[in-house]
Amino acid sequence: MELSDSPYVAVNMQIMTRMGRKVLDVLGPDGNFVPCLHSVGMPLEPGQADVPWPCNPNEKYIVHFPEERAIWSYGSGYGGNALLGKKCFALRIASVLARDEGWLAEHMLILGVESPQGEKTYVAAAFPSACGKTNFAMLIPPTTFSDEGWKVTTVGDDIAWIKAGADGKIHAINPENGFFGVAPGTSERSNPNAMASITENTIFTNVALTDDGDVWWEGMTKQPPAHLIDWTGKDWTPDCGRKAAHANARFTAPISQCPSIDPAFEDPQGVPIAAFIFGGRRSGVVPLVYQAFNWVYGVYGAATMGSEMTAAAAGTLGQVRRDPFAMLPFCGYHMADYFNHWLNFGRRLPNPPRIFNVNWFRTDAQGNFIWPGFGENMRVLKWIVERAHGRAVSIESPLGWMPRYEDLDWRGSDFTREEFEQLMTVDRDVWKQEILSHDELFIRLYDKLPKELLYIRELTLSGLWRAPEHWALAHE
Ligand code: TSX
Ligand code: MN
Repeated sequence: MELSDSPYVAVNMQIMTRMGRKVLDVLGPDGNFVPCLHSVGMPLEPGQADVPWPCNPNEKYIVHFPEERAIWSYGSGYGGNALLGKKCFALRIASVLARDEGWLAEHMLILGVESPQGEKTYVAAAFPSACGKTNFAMLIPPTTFSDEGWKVTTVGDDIAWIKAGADGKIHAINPENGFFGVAPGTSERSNPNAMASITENTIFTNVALTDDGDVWWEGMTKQPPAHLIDWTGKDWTPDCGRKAAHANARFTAPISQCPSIDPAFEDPQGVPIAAFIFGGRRSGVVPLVYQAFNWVYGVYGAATMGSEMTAAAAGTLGQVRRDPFAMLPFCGYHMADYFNHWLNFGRRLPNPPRIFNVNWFRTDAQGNFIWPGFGENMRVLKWIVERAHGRAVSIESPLGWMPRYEDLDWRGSDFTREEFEQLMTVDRDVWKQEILSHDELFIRLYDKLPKELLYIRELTLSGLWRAPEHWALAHE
């Protein structure tokens, strides 16, 4: 239940959550809920013109009470700080509930893959920000796949609540009802399903306005319009030196408007998850895809997941930022206890989902992306699904199980064996460095870190020790 003084919050929550009369009826007179209080706050002094109303940058509190299960937010109208059902409730408070009750509240998309034979497989995936999570959730397969009957369906693009069923399988629901997506970069090329989702009943935040009353943002079209009103209300032309839309401009749209919506997206039983996928933005080091040897290796990979920063402004371009499970800003309790919760969760499952790592962002010596990404990721996704069913072939590498070139479906692609091997190479000495750098994270969690993770680090190191200098699939 959110109480807010912001009409913006009210209309966004109407799209983002399953709300209204029906919810009150389910709650009844003494139903349980998390009270959320929100106010945009007041300027320091009335009439102070340089304070960007309604937010006072000097007085902001986003406060979670995990024991009481309550949320207070004061002084911010920003999405995650104001739409309290999203990050504050469905991740931070829910992760504490999940720890106590034995389930998982995760920063994950959920998608379905349907084969030409009608076999349906669901996967959940976690990526740090700016890795294209929403694009992956709405992936459109290459025509060689879709013509044959392969389909990808969307259950959610941001949050998954995952519970083990009596059948020993794990089931995931998307607790949200809408997309709160980053607009810049969203286009007919990068994500046609998102573009189709936002043609009506959509709220746009901090985008630019075209002369004919439409919206625009950087990356939406190749050619920018000749004139716009920018996100701050000023006149804008392509040569003015400013961005027309805020880099974090958003669209809020109902999931039901997504063409790839999965038929089970509202099923209270959830969808059965066969695989977890973790990935970051890494220009080197991490191969396109590998499957963890087992659950504990998978937890290690997710715990040490990192992404390279793309903002040159901070002077840290290319620096790897660790974001375990993409949950660092969203876990409501100690990160090492969270790793342990994941280890325990897997122990209780007779046939735990397979865990995979991916990296769409490896570059060549000239700095160009080697992998075409986007819809082409279907080739990797198909292998993941086949592996999860115990079918596709792979070979043992120092990091995990990897597909050879011939193990992926290349129909309709001109991607070469040489390019693939460039993507899949494991450089022994670079990986020894990589593993050493995991210690920076581990030392911060020292007294609580599950010892399993230290043993996996040792095992991975010893595997690299006997590996050739450049472990490549070509060696097999
Ligand atoms: O979302 C992305 N995905 C996942 C898609 C299902 N992006 C965008 C990231 C920013 C949000 C990607 N960017 C992906 C990707 O797989 N790959 C890349 C890198 C890349 C960018 C451009 C091209 C190729 C790769 N090629 C051309 O622009 C022609
Ligand atoms: Mn998110």
